[in-house]
Amino acid sequence: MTSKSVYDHLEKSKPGVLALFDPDRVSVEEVGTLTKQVCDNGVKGVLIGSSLLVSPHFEKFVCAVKDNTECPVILFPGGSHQVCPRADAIFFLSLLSGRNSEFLIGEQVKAVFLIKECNLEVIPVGYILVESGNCTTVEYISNTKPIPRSKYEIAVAHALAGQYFGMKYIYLEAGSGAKNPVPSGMVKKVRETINIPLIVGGGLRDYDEVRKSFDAGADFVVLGSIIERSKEQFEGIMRRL
Ligand code: 1GP
Repeated sequence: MTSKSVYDHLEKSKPGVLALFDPDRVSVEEVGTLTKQVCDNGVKGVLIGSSLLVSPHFEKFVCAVKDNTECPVILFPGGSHQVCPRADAIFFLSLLSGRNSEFLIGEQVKAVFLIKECNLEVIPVGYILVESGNCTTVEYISNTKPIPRSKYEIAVAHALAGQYFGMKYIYLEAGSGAKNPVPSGMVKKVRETINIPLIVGGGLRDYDEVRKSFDAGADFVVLGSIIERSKEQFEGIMRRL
């Protein structure tokens, strides 16, 4: 990553796919090869993070990703313990859809001095969890209620609140391994209302689902589980985009 600002780089690269690596599900040994693979296939950035983080090798993991790509490497933290100076930037997330103050502001306050010390580029992101048909790890760990999938107006209101707070991105999240992705109708309504870029992720497993999210107005979609599960399927999606 040579560009000065990850945010500017992302803005120039949209629309596109971001890869997500969860250190609890991908080993340090395999993540270098996976990083090369996803970047060769045209992803615009690599996110690293976990809702829980059981792995004691977070820093090594970030280094293994950084050593294998020129793409921006962005922390996507599930908590204040997921900060590392080798990354290029951090998504400074606030879980706007929840009413658990720890994930709205508490974890963030715990992390700020470390983030400053690491000199990471900070990209504020309004994070909105949408009900997906199963209880996802992020829902359980954050102890927050996702927005019902039929209540588009609630999602729109939260996204607009994020924009008014000055967030740089809104992230509509169904949760990793979600049974159903965020409904494209909801993506569309949010897109029509806000004027900041929109990220959509969680449960996107095939080309049609990814295409629907882009057509509804996503600037970036995030793919995680499918990369871990099937190289062929992931490459198939990327080829058709
Ligand atoms: C999770 O949106 C991401 O934060 C990715 O989800 O693992 O289901 O692709 P998947």
